[in-house]
Amino acid sequence: MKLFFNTASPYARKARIVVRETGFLTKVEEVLAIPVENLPALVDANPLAQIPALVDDDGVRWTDSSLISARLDALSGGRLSPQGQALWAMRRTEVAASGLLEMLVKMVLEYRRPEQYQSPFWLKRWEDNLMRGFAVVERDCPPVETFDLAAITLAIAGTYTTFRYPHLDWQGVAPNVAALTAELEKRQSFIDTYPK
Ligand SMILES: N[C@@H](CCC(=O)N[C@@H](CS)C(=O)NCC(=O)O)C(=O)O
Repeated sequence: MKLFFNTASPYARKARIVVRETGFLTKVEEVLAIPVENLPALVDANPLAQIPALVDDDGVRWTDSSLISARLDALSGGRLSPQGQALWAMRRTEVAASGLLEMLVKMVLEYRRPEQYQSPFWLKRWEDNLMRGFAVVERDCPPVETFDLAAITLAIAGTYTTFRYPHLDWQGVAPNVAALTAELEKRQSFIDTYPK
């Protein structure tokens, strides 16, 4: 299998952590790809030229970090997803945490524009959304010993917020998410994929 990634993307980090936690590392070739460079193999894997993108051994293309993660988890026995009703609570938190990533990535792209073209309106809106989102995931934050796809996504969001915007006090808004993040960042899969 081939997984397209780069070293900063929090979405790609999720797929890379799941590759490691599900035992697929020896079966996956990680291919470095900068989306704006439109690497033909990435565009072929994902017409949106976004990472992560996974091409499996049958040539099937898988896009979106949550779908790729769910697929790898299912293939390896589903250890990262609870059974029954609890699955839906986990999924809701996973989607909420993915929403935090969406706000962060929008902010990164906007800050990359020349300063005179940046929109203070959108930057403030996305930052407000982010902090409100942290307050909401804090209410549903799983216990610190939880290790599932929602916990992984929450920790990725916490770390990526600090990585990009160290001045934002998300830990004050979401202390349980901060504790979960600190715990998960001790795992080898997290250490190996720390954003750079
Ligand atoms: N919903 C997608 C979002 C993926 C995404 O936005 N990836 C970013 C990198 S963090 C990207 O490839 N951006 C390049 C672009 O949109 O042109 C997922 O969960 O994987």
